Amino acid sequence: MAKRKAFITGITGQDGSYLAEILLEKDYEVYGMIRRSSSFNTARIDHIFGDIELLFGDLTDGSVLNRLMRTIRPDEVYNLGAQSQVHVSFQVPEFTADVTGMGTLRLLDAIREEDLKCRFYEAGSSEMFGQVAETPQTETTPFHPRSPYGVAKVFGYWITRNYREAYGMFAVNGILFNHESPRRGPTFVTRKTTRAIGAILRGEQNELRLGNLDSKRDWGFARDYMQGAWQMLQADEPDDYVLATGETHSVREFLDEAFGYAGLDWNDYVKIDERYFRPAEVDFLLGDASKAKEKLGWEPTVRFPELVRMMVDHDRERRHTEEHYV
Ligand code: NAP
Ligand code: G4F
Repeated sequence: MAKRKAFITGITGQDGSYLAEILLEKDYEVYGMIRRSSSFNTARIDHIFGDIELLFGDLTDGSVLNRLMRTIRPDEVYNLGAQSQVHVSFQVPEFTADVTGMGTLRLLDAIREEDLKCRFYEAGSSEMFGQVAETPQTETTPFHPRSPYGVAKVFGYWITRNYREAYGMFAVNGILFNHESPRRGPTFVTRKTTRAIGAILRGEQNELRLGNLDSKRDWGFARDYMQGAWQMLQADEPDDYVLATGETHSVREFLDEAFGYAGLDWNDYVKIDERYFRPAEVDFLLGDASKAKEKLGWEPTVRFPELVRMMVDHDRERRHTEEHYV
């Protein structure tokens, strides 16, 4: 039997690298879209370079997306590519809307144009809940995004649903709460913290500048969430699912756990810096993944303390060059 083909946008990112590994384990042919960069941007996937096919493209370039869909004819498409930094989205709102919102439409439309019968996964976000209308947040909680990024993701969510309803596409939204790992981008608060701890322990850094320590997030392990994304595309019917741990912690609690595990007191190192505050904040997120548990049999395998330790251990053992993602 021919191997199933999967196409991943954002394959060089945290989630894309885990998803590519998961799909290779399941014997898929994996195709990934990468962007041209003036420096290397494939550190997270270098260890599987020989097993996957990488093709240049961009979510802002519809003609390339059309060509890739026509030539690859994938069975499954995972749209993970995005300008994914919430804070940065306030500085480049139009670009964020173009990549993170319109990019989803371009990819869906490339699939429709080619009349592909493939299944489509959209990387939706708990940022869509924003100023939360209820707790915990589920698939039926109304959206109230608080950033250009969140607004772009709401567009991605609805255009995915629209293509499902209008054209009968097997198109699903994962509504994923924050998920982290040793491969997490270095500007997100968890990895910024664990990298700083490694540098402090090596005597290379003596302060960590952060913004709002009071916001709370439902933090899980990225690989678990990519396993869930794959499960969504194996279901009998297309639907939308929340993935979350059902536990919430403040940034301050993350600092307690991470610095405490390293034998340090964060009060000795953390400085509050106004530059890291956002024009509008998402104060509180807590997800209820009951639907994914019941319908897909999905379960998170890594809890908060284990996740923090995994990241601290990684960053204290290795120097920060992005050669060391695996
Ligand atoms: P990430 O590490 O920031 O990776 C983003 C990926 O998108 C990278 O491969 C990046 O390529 C690519 N990309 C950026 N701009 C692009 C463009 N114009 N065209 C094509 N690709 C582009 O993000 P992640 O944490 O893996 O998240 C994956 C997806 O899930 C994103 O859509 C994110 O918004 C969403 N999400 C993430 C979380 C989370 O907690 N991690 C939660 C909910 C939703 P380069 O490497 O070249 O920059
Ligand atoms: O780590 P963060 O930047 O993640 P945020 O904004 O929750 O977004 C992440 O999760 C979303 C899912 O809900 C994804 F859709 C999105 O793509 C991304 O992966 O910030 C977490 C919290 C915020 O409240 C922020 O204000 O940490 C606070 N924070 C405090 N100091 C900081 C810092 N965040 C960052 N990045 N850097 C700081 O210095």
